[in-house]
Amino acid sequence: MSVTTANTYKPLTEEAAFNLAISKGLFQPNSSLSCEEIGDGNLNLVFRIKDSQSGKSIIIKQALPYAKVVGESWPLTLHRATIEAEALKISAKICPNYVPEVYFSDDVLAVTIMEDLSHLSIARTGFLSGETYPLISQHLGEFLAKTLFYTSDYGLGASDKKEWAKKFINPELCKITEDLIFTDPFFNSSNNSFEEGLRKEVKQLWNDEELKFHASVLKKSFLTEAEVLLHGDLHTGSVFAGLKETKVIDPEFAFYGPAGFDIGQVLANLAFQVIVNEKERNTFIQHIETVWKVFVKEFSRLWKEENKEAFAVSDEFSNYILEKYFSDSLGFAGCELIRRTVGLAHVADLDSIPEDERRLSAKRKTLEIGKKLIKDRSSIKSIEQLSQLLRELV
Ligand code: SR1
Ligand code: MG
Repeated sequence: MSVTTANTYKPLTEEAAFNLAISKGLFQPNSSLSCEEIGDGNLNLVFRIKDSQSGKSIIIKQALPYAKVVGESWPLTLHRATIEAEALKISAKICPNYVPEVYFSDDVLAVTIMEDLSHLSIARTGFLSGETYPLISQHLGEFLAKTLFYTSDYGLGASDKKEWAKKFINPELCKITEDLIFTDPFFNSSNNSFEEGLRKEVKQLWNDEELKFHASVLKKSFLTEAEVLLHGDLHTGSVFAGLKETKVIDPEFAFYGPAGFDIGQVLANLAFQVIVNEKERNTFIQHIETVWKVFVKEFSRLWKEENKEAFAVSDEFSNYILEKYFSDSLGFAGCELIRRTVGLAHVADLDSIPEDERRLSAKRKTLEIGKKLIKDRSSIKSIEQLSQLLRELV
């Protein structure tokens, strides 16, 4: 994959990050550089290095050999850094406007050096401070259409797709998703984390055999359906946004899986704002509709114009694919809504609500919507029907 410059792995200090950037020719040795560790995610170190004279800045992201959110007791492969760098490079070829540029990556140091996007904000954080980013849904719809088409058997060709699938075998990160999204929330697992005030609803969920059957079907799809190269963790904390720009970051969970997984995560993470943000509820319902409509339009165009598969010309087949992706997306969105309420990794959209009753009520609604999407995903036939359902349940 990338050229290795180090022989052994070591977590970077601010000084080492600084020296690495200079040694890669990204700054002159005599520049006035500042370096700060700004990582606030669950898994990695992130350094921003800035030249105060020229204003130029870069990001160095380094994987830690454990999950930062839990601590050293949860070891985690460094190979995820290679997966992330390679996935970013592929996305840069498919849709350069929607990902940061990668300047350098190193497999041994588990490091990716990339464009600094600090003129933008993490979308989830921006939403929480009242931003709505008018173009974000259009951009994410296009990003999804392009990445999910061009990495599929239909856009890439069956042989190349198998080569890519091999390169993106990502068992440890997949296991996190298999456990945290598809398993733990549906059982009394010690990984779960939920408020005492939700215990009644959570117990109902654990006893809901119909729901657990559907969750097991969705988990089977995640385990076995190598349809496309997924980002694998496409929540609004993995998106930088501004008024005119949207950039998708952090594809360390990338692997070949079901297309609906990325779409579902985007829909679910917009749905958190539908639930909590009364003032902008219509805006976020509109965002959800736009993601899906732009996805369908662009994906259908690519499917028709660039397909490598003879069978793909039939309208019946393309409709079948889009219907499958839609119902899969709803089911995966439901799992994301539930796990962010009951499971290990929460979202600030819900947790930052200060008043206990309002927060618990939002979480109860999240669980209700999640359950409904999982169970009824095949009978919800249009994006308008999804909007209607959200309006009814919030
Ligand atoms: C231990 S990692 C917890 C969560 O953080 C990542 O961003 C993924 O969403 C994962 O499920
Ligand atoms: Mg991440």
